[in-house]
Amino acid sequence: MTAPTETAPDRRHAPPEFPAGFRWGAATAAFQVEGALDADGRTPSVWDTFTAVPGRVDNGDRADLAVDHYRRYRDDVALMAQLGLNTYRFSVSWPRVQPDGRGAANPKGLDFYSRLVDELLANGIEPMLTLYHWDHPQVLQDAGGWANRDMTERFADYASLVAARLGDRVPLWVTLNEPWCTAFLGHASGIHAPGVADDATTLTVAHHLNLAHGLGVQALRAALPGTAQVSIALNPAPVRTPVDTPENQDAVRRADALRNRIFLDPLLRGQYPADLIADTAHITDWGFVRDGDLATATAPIDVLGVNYYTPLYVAAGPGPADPYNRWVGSDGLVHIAPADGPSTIHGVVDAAALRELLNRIRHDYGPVPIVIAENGVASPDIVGPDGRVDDAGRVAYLHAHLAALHDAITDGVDVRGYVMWSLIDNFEWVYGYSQRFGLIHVDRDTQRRTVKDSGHWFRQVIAANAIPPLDPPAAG
Ligand code: PNW
Repeated sequence: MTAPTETAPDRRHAPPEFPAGFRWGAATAAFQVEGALDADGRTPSVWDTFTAVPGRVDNGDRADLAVDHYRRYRDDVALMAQLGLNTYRFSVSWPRVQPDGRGAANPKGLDFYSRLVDELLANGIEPMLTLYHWDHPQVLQDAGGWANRDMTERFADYASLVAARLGDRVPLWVTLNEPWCTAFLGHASGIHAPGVADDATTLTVAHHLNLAHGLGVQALRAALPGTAQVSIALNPAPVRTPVDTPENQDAVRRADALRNRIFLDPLLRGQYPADLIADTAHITDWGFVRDGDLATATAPIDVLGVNYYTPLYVAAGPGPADPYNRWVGSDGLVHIAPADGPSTIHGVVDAAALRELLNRIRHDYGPVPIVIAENGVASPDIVGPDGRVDDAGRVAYLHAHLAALHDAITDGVDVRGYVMWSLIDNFEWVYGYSQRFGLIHVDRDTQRRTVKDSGHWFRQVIAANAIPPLDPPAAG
């Protein structure tokens, strides 16, 4: 071994620290972890319906049991405490809390979340509650779902019910998770529930989600104590192109409008981008945007949730259509995956793009406080003969993304926290149980939980409020 020299300082003595009071968390969503789909008055959600259709989900996997979190939540909170998390982001299942999608709350449904919140608080963990992570009651879908403007009012009512019961104990509220997924995966490509594939409907739904968010903020502000913070979790992404031609630059502009600005602009500027409206004029006249909607959509939030996985790569066509990204109104766009580099179910691993994204948001929209509400990676983790789950790839991923996040903070971006996806292996939507995102491994046969190496590493991050060095390879 060589001793550290003056020219190569040992970074162990100065690990990059995060601001005081930084939130360190991990996230889940109701449908992905709870199971107990018939318990205590819950009615089916759109995802119950969708996953029952043969061919929709890999291996025909269903979420009936998921990771049994509805029954095992106390054990799971104990594991969170073991990891040292100070924040847990979870979502509330709308059909548990309001089984008919309208009218009175189901007290038994709310009881579950009340018990969960109490358990978190007793363990020193702050609840971060997402109202809508995609699983609305099927009865509301039968009435048109997000394509029906009435859904925005239904959402605000539901928000009021949850806030009335949990508002005294939950300090951070997220209205919607990734409205891009609901609008575009749910209604353009149709690979998510409700499985619609219609371009005009997609844009209508996107607007109704922006409006529902604003109505949700109003409902929350009316019901919550003034100290509670309100947020939304978007999944914006840097858009890149392999060859910098004018045609490809235009492809980038169009893709950026459809993925990013369609949500960021109404939220933070109170308007839709003029180029987006022009690009999609042959599909819709945007008549679904009524007077006052944008003023509602831009109701001030306290913090912006950013979910980041991967940048997007596009080019001007012709080329194969990307089944994941249907570029509504811009049929000439093709997805170009970069040829090299590690990649995941969501695309390439690119930590520098996180720093770029955060700086772009600050530059274009001003100094809005940000929490990373999701970031993570799937890997085929197994429990080894020694009882360990060696997920060195996830540790490297976390290390790189935390370093990029720290760089963004140094650049001047106001980042308040980092919430990892996910706390625990779970039902990964169309991939079923084939993709493991957790800091905690779940044995599918026994439901046994094992903290992965990444979980142990994340515990060190939280304890130090800083990025510890990657462990050197074990000797021997
Ligand atoms: C997010 N895409 O989903 C969700 O918020 C989580 O529920 C999910 O488990 C997690 O990321 C990991 O996938 C996404 O196609 C689904 O770009 C699809 C996309 C992005 C995010």
